[in-house]
Amino acid sequence: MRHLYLLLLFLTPVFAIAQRPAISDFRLSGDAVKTGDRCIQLTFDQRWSSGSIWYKEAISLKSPFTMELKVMLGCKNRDGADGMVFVFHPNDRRVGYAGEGMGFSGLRPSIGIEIDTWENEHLGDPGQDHIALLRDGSVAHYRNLEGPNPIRNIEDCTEHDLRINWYPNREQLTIYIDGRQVLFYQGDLLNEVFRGKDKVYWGVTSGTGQYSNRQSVCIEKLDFKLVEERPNLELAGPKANRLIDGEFISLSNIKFESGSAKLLPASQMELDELARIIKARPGWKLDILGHTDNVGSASNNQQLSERRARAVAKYLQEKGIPEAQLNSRGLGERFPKHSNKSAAGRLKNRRVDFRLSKPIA
Ligand SMILES: [Ca+2]
Ligand SMILES: [Ca+2]
Repeated sequence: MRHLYLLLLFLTPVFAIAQRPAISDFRLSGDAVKTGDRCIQLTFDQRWSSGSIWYKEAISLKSPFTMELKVMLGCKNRDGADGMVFVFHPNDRRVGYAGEGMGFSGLRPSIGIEIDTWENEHLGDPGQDHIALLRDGSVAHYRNLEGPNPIRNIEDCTEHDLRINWYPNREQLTIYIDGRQVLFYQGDLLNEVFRGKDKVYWGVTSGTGQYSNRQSVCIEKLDFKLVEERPNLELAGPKANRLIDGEFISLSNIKFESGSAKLLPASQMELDELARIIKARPGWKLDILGHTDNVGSASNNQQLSERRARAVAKYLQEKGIPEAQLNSRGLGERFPKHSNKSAAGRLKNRRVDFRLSKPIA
């Protein structure tokens, strides 16, 4: 059992996802604004506009993926600019330079699939709209990985289907616009660009410069696997003894989706360990106490803390702990352990506390 447990510790779990795309799965920045259930406008039809979206979770380049999107590059062909880039980069929340850089330039290490609608002669752009596979935040074509391949005018005021396929076993990246293959690359992106680190964030960046277009993207279908870091299990350490000794403990791995009682995957591993401890102690009682920070109304926080404590109890029941051993309560925002003035403090205050008590003899 112990050997199995140690073995599990070394596995990096990869979670298949959950492919119903939602805008809330993305972080929007710059001029990006939501324009529909699955659609985001990235730039205004204004000079020097830039916007980006980043998927909040990391994905693994060791697994195949397919992304289906719709793109709109605007209505102005002759005077429209600059285009958009589908970026893969190990660090989220970063945006490169606008204008000809389309929010991609400067991001290193990275790969970027650009749809470029403005000819910058000094970058080696062809005269037509074109697609290329770029690397390391450079929008010049002298050292790009593939392309530039000219495409039909895409600034035609209509949405176009864009599909991106990656097959790591064959090291093949293929891009289709409106069902036609427009770019194909074969190469070891994982090792040559990312030094073997498969965990990347992906996003769409876009910019305008002296000339502009309204540029937007809709997320139709995503099929990829997420990389989830295995947390250091707190109950694998001294906290387990403190719990067994009857102390109140908080488990910082127990996390919920923001404003919701839905447990995040990392929480489950910690709760599985908690379930194991309780299972070995029939008749002991576990108090589960939900707490929140002070953001929002006290009554909402009270309800949220109750729902979160109940979600934990329900999870433990599903793992075989009898209901009679579990007592869940919500305490709302009344018992902060840290200052609510800082984001770090609020994060710590959104917690679940546990206390285990022996049966009375
Ligand atoms: Ca350009
Ligand atoms: Ca054009």
